[in-house]
Amino acid sequence: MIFQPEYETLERHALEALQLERLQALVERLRDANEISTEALAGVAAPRSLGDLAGLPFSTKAEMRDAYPLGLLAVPPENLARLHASSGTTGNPTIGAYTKEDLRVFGEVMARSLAGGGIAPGDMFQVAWGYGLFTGGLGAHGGCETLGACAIPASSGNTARQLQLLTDLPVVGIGCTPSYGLVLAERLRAERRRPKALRYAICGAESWTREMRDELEELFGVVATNIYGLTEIIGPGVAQECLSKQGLHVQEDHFLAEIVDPETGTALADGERGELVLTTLTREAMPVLRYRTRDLTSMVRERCACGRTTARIDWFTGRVDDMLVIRGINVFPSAVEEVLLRFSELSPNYRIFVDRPPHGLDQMLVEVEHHPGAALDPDQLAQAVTTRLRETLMISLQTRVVSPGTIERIEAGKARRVIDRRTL
Ligand code: DLL
Repeated sequence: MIFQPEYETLERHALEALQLERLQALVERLRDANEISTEALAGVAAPRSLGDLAGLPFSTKAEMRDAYPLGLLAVPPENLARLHASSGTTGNPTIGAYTKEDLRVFGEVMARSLAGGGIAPGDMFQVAWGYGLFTGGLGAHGGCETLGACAIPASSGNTARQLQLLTDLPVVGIGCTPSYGLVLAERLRAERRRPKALRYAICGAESWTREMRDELEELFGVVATNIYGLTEIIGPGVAQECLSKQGLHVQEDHFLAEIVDPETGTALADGERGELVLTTLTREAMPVLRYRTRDLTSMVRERCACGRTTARIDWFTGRVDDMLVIRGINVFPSAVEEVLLRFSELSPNYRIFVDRPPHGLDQMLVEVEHHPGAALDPDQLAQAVTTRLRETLMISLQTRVVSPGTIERIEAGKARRVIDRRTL
């Protein structure tokens, strides 16, 4: 179901005219919104077409951290209705501030996302992203209310309770990180229980691959779609895959997307992979111009089989800063995941260890669980996986195949796949 066809299926010329109008208004608003934006826009001409976007300054995570806590506000603090924050790994958290109108837009883009992932008004939706400062729980909750679905605010963790809700209630959809979806599905399978009515999982907040989606769908017995978003822009709901599964639709009337070369910042053509850059077209409290997400994807703008005309971004290959450089070779954890999951014996539970021995070269070890009941000789399988990984990644490494349940499951928060012991 398309929640707002008047925006989601708008002809591209009309959509782009709306984007330009909103972009122009945004730039004018930012000129005297706060010291930081005034300075950034000094001497910058107003955009006359979307093509002029490239002449506007970027904003970065570092700037956001420096402006902590409220340096980027574009409204008086008394106009705020809510704050969220993402912790990140170093330094100050990133604050996301919302006016009442921003929360309305958040509800709207999340309602579109839920509908895109198969949820209809009247359906029960279990929100298994964390509630609190994290944008996932309350964001999805607001989306349920806007859509007219029934939110079950389970939050993350407490797996026994999650399973009870799923097996006792006619819950149609669940929202969670893909790794937590897997935890729930594995537990159901191990306890030989079945969800009562579950058909859809909407997963995001961390990097995953289509191969992992296949595993999750099979194990959970659902149709799983990918949802993307970030605190700096609004939270979840920036982009959502529809049931045609041909990429994630960007909610383009609210967020203007570009793909740029992560090194030079120059725009890349449709279909080329690079860094996603996002501009908030309608945010009031904390608007951002050309935010460098560090997330790597590509974008196409053809109409989708589902009827939506909005641009679609591909599944993410990871983040610019997730990239491991091992003996000078770039390795993305997502590339490892893709190779592992081509082996039917292996499960999506894996970890990558990177070490630097005192006088030696960097070493990479991939540890992965096999499926329960898989007929195999772990050593032989590890050998085969090593060979395949070496061919794909072009580096030498080791693989260890371990039994199901060996690798610790994360029940709340984001999965941590890489343990880089070079930096410890
Ligand atoms: O993770 C918001 C969110 C909540 C998205 C629930 C989806 C569902 P942050 O904590 O600020 O916000 O983290 C944002 O997470 O820049 C990406 O690197 C990563 N990320 C989010 N969704 C995806 C996805 C929320 N579907 C950062 N695929 C982003 C890959 C994702 N990475």
